[in-house]
Amino acid sequence: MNAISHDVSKPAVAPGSEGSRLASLNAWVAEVAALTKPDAIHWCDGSDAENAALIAQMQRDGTLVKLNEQTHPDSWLHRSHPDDVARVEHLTFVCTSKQDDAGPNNHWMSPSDGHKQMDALFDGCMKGRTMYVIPYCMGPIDSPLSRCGVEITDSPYVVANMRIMTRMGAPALARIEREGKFVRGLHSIGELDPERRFIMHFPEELTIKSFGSGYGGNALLGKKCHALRIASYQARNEGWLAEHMLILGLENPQGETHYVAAAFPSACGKTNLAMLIPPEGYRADGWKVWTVGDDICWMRPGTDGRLYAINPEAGFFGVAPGTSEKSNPNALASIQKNTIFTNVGVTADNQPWWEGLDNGQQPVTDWRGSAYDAAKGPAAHPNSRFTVSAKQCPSYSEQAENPAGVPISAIVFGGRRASLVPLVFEARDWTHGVLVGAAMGSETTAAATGAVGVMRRDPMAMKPFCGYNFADYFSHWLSFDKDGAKLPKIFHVNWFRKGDDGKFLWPGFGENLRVLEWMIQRVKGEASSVETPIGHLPAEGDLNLDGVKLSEEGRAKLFGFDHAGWQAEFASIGEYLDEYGPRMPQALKDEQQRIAKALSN
Ligand code: SAT
Ligand code: MN
Repeated sequence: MNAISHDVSKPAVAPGSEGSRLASLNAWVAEVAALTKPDAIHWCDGSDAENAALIAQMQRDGTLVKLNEQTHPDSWLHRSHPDDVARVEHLTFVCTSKQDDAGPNNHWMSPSDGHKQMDALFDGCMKGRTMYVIPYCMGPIDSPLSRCGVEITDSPYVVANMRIMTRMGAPALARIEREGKFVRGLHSIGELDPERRFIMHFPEELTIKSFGSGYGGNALLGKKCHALRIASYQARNEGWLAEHMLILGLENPQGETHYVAAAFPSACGKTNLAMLIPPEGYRADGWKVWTVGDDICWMRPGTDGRLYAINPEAGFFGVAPGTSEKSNPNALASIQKNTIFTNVGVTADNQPWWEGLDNGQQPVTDWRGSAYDAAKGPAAHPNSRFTVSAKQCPSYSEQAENPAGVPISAIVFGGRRASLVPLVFEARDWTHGVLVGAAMGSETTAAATGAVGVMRRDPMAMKPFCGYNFADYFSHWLSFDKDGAKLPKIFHVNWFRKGDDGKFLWPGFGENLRVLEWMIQRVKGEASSVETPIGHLPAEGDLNLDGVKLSEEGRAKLFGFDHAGWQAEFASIGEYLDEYGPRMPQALKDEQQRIAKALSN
């Protein structure tokens, strides 16, 4: 009998009898309890009653602040520690037996040193606290592409977020019992001391240990730690891909839907693109965009040779600032109820508020809980977030729960590039496309601590998230190009090109549909293009610009090809690939050299 207590204050009985496949889970929970010494253990079942009890407890102790019940029913504000507001890449480690397996793209520590360091932090850290055991499934509960995990945490805020972001509780535990295999994630907020904060991954053991942060990707271990770092490693061994990509369905007026997966670094508009509302003329013609996922995509080849994708998540952990009725009406509609807001400002009548909300209201309190003072910075932290179930999104795709996943027609890579990179181009073939992804560059954002606006290589938007050596990761990508494969076309976009006046040249948001339309026409062989050394650019008139106001400069920069600029870029890409030494696949280096040579003419 699985005995799961609803009373969060009492220790619950561990599920699974002697000899059940949950024995290894029970043994691990007992081992963690012996180390961390909690006052109570609670096995989460994911029920409404459990959630209500947790929320009430957090409201009592101030972890959650109730928002205006009339305007935002069942919605809450959480203020994280002011030193704990983003992912911490410099404190994130991949602990593989051999350092080379983690690669120059990761901070490395040996597994034994990693465990030693983490276990010293975890020793007795849950005294006076309840330890929550969260069984969860990443992906639809009945999908063969899904994978399960268990997070142990001392943060009820994490439990409430994991309940929204994953399929959490009894059904996940039943699947774990069936499969006998799961990712182990141990988390404690510790004292929220940045000096005692580490996020460590042990991919060979399918294990995560995270200490000292209660924020987003550092603490909701199903998300970046499991679904990207550990899953990318698992995916390589098992022949699939775990990617930092949104998934959307583009339905044309004939009712035909093509699915697109797109990789952009954190805080570069994945949520907005995934929930795009077509411009008016397109809408009238019957174009629709369906949201499958806004952040993570797991793909594997189907029997027909196409790549099939699921969104492993069940909710959105979206960036609040900039979300408005104009920029993303679907997101705004999604977060009117049952939403947890983290680090936003509030209005006089207790409604959530952030910069760019543009609804005529004003904040009175900032994200720290102080009286709002414009001179002291924004009301909402630039990396403030909303956590909400995907089911509340008006554009949520019916296919998102399909256990078989959706077939992908196009893969898009995109960075934040103020100069050089045109609006869109298409890779010549798969190998070229892998190079396009590998060479991705983007300016840094507030999603991670550190400087903002600094250009860095962020291959496939996976720099912070690939759980193994990038050279091996690119080899794995290249390996999908085999007999019988019907691979998607690969594109690169840049919504962020700026003019001489420093303003964005492309209107973005809904107008991005025009670019998606061209891509699908290319997939179907219906649109032409101009061949350049960097790939195929849309020819004049190929991309529908009716009703879009573009300056001469805009047209030239968004659709032009800067020969000298790309020469320099390819020299820099060559240097980047060389940083990985002989492990970097020769096919990728050859491709880089072919293009560099074509550019030298
Ligand atoms: O990694 S988080 O989940 O905190 C958000 C992001 O950076 O995409
Ligand atoms: Mn992300």
